[in-house]
Amino acid sequence: MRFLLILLFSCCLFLSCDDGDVLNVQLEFDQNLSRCNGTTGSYILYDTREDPYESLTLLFPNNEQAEAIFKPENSGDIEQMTINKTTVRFNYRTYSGDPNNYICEDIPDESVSVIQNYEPSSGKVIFTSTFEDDDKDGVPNALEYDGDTDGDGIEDFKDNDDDGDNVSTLNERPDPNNDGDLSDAQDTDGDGTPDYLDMDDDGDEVLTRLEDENNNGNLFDDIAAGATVARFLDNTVNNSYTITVTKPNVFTRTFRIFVRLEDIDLSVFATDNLVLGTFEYSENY
Ligand SMILES: [Ca+2]
Ligand SMILES: [Ca+2]
Ligand SMILES: [Ca+2]
Ligand SMILES: [Ca+2]
Repeated sequence: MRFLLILLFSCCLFLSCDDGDVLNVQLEFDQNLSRCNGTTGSYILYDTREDPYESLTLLFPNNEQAEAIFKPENSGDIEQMTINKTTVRFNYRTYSGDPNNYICEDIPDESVSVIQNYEPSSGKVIFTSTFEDDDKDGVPNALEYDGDTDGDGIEDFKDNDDDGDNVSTLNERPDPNNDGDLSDAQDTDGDGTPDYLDMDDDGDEVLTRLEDENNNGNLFDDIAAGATVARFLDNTVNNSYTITVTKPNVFTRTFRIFVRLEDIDLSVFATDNLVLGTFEYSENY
């Protein structure tokens, strides 16, 4: 809070703003960080705002430590750096135009120039990196079974085929109306176990995955002569086939890197604790 007040006060000096503007300035630093990718041997995490055009940027080397920051081994890992004004830099800048086409560019937008630049020569940067896995299978993590239904070594919250029957959970309609309430989950054979957790969806005593006549991993294209639904949902046909296909699992890992600065001293403000914000990105595994 101390930082905000001092920063707002300093902004007012630049802006000649009245009390009404102060509130806008405060709200516009959203602490949602963006990243310039490490093409030049460095990463930049930054936040910008308009009216006036300003940025907070943090530059640091693209090295093993950066790897640990962006791809933490354990959720909650912490890394620290020391600001040195050379390889690790924190800048607060004001611009003549939109800095979003400026900060990451090797050849910055010519129409934009830096008006003011403030940079501390020391200080500490603390990165806290967390991640969360989600298979995006239509079952919210909180409602997934807390375990491994099909015993394939992949817990349900990151298994996109919970019952291992080669029909993805999403395609077994766990939440047909997408309201987050799974009480209407599709249950073809009406046995009380929803299809996404039922290894024999139609209750014909042939496992769903063995009803894949052409052994291609797609259960929907196996339809018996004269039938209108696929074999695995058709309890009038119970042929069993030799199956060799196992579909690879994919889940999404969302990383959140929370960045905080300590003991920063600029000419316009000093603070012992500044929350720069959070950078978020996702990758598929
Ligand atoms: Ca599993
Ligand atoms: Ca799942
Ligand atoms: Ca399934
Ligand atoms: Ca079946």
